[in-house]
Amino acid sequence: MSQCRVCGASVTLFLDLGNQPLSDVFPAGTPGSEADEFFYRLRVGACTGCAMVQLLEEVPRERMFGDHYPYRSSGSAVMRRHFTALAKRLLALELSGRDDPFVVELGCNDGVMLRTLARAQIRHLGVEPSVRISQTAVECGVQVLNAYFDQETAVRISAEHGPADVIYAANTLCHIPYVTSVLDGVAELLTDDGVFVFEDPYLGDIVASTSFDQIYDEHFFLFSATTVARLAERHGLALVDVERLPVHGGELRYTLARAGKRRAGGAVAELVAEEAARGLHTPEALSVFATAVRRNAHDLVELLSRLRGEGRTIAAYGATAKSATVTNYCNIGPELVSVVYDTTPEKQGRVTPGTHIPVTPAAEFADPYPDYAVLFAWNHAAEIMTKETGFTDHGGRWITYVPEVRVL
Ligand code: DWN
Ligand code: SAH
Ligand code: ZN
Repeated sequence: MSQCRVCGASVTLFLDLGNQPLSDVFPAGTPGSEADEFFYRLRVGACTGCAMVQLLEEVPRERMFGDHYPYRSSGSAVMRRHFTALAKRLLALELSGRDDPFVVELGCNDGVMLRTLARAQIRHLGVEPSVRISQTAVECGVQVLNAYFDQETAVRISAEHGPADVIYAANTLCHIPYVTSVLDGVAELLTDDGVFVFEDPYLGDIVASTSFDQIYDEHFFLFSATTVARLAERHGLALVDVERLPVHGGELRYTLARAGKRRAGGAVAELVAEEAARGLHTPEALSVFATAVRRNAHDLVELLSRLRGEGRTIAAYGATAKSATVTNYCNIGPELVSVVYDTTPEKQGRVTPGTHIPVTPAAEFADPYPDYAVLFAWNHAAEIMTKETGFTDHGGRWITYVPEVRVL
């Protein structure tokens, strides 16, 4: 039996996605290079004490992050705009009026958010263990500390730079099983009236849209307003605001402040009530979700097998970390999907984790176009489909599996 990483109570399994490789390690594809792949068991459960949804097995962080880490946050124009808008909002609403404010970001990656604050000459520090990716941030004028943020790192930062007025994290807190150490660190580092703002995929959206590919090694927690409010409380903090975000298929932005320092807006109580009303954390709802996942996986394999049987060519678009879960759970290899197109240089010329589908530059999508392309980056559908109108003009058809398997 697994114990909750937040409160220590037992965690009840509701979905087993089988043996999975690391989602962001792309083997070289040369004979023998695939033999070293690391696998773990991807099982998800909900805590019987605090309801937090989490993986039952932790993958050591050094296996996931570090110099090999290929994900570049700036790879999407929509995400660049999203983070620039967030930085401008922090400038206007949290930082203006403060004397020499200081901002710390956990998981700053290539500096997609902090570059705007650097340009505005705001004192800041990005904490990022993946050194190679963070070099792009440094080239953009961002100050980076190559480390894993936790309580110890927070003490170091506080001693060197003083307290932080804003601590921010996008798609990073949910990646950290030692979340209690992170929140101890936040409580240590934050000014008296500072805020911790973070955004992560929302359990409510994942369940509503059966987006089970949001579950993989890096996504250790699937947060909700209910569970984050409880987590905050354990660290002398309070959830004072939540905001639904359309990016990455549906996320929540949480704002935490020291308990008693800010009045919670109505949005928190409203969303907590909504989650209770729909029974989001109940074993029944989670079991309905698990059944929907199995159905979607079955439908996807059936569609791809039928199309291949009819002699159609099928490729995929976006060598996402998410698609590792789908391809490995559904056993989709090169016989069904011949190639994955992707703009990331670090993924190109390699093969997908576990299922070994070759990854090729997106610039080669048109020569020749496949009959069908599976949108592995379905969360960037609008951006990709706008950019690739030539594909559909040419008679090509997109395939998605969120919220259900469909030819678009
Ligand atoms: O949480 C995480 C999110 C933020 O990023 C990390 N754990 C890892 C990563 O997850 P992902 O790989 O599922 O993220 P994306 O943003 O869905 O990945 C998109 C992939 O598609 C990238 O490899 C880039 C590629 N892409 C492309 O080829 N053409 C993306 C766009 C927008 C494009 O136009
Ligand atoms: N914030 C970016 C990157 C998300 S990917 C975005 O939203 O696009 C997650 C990032 O968190 C990776 O760059 C990874 O190296 C980093 N990371 C993982 N564990 C961390 C930790 N303990 N402290 C700080 N960063 C961490
Ligand atoms: Zn718990």
